[in-house]
Amino acid sequence: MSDTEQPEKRGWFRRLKDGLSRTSSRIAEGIGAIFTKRKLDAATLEELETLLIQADLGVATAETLVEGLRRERFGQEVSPEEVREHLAREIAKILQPVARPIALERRPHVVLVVGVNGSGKTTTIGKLARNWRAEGKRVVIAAGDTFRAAAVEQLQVWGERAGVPVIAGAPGADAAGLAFDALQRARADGADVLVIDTAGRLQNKAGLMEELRKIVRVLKKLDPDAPHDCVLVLDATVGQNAHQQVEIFKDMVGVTGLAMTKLDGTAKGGVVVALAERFGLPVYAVGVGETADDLRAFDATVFARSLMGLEPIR
Ligand SMILES: Nc1nc2c(ncn2[C@@H]2O[C@H](COP(=O)(O)OP(=O)(O)O)[C@@H](O)[C@H]2O)c(=O)[nH]1
Ligand SMILES: [Mg+2]
Repeated sequence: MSDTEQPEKRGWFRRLKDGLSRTSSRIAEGIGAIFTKRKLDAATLEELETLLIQADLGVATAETLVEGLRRERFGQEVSPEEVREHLAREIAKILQPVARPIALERRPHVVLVVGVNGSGKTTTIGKLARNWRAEGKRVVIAAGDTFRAAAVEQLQVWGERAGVPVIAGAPGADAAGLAFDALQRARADGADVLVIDTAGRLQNKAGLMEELRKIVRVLKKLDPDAPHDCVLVLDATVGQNAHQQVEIFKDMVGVTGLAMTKLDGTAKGGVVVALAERFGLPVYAVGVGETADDLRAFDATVFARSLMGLEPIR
């Protein structure tokens, strides 16, 4: 990555690094406290493992990372910077296989967006739509969260800003019927991508599952392969609870990838690494704020270095 040639990418790095600062400063301070003028021994490694678990990297990942460091540097003096560089490299390796943006392979490519209320589905759809428009793609949005009038209005605002049609129904309208209409409209428009918002009422799990499955069933009447992607939006501030949400939604509907939001509002940003190691699901995008510029495709190295509070690779 050349910083001078890619001001756009550098701008994003700054945003991501700032967004992750609550997580990274805690990790960096912890590492600084553990490794200043101390050899890498069993005690320091133990402390490091605890620190990584506290940053929500997960027990298995923390173990793997600490084990790698033990193998390479046991008995030697290491600086906090060396430890962070080492961890950033190893974390990037874990994240590499899951760092994949949504590939628009069909026309229209149908993307179903699921997740609990408040996780950031509607906002993420608005941001994705904006990003795709900026790439010159034709986008249609379906306001499938028909339970909350505010959700429809919120999408319409994003749609207007991005210049993207938003298909909405009357409050309480059948979400599956709306998805069906939206796919027909997207086809008629020659759209590249149709994004479908959904309700996230996990308090009525059976009802939500039925609704999501019905949407999928109805879409398949028009296109047997639809939806081509099902994005689970996860709020990073919930930390380890994100694991449970992945399990629940995987059972309800075939999740093909994740979008992580609110990394700016948490010290639990390490959960992305734990999820990558545990589920191996693609991480399509990460969000670090409420504006359209705050969501971007997930980049393993950039994320890993930001998480460790390090500058981009020169
Ligand atoms: N700080 C921050 N806030 C976010 C992010 N993504 C979404 N939000 C906010 O989270 C709240 C819920 O988002 P919304 O899209 O309505 O969630 P939904 O219920 O899943 O559709 C809104 O206030 C959003 O502005 C993010 O990446 N960072
Ligand atoms: Mg919503």
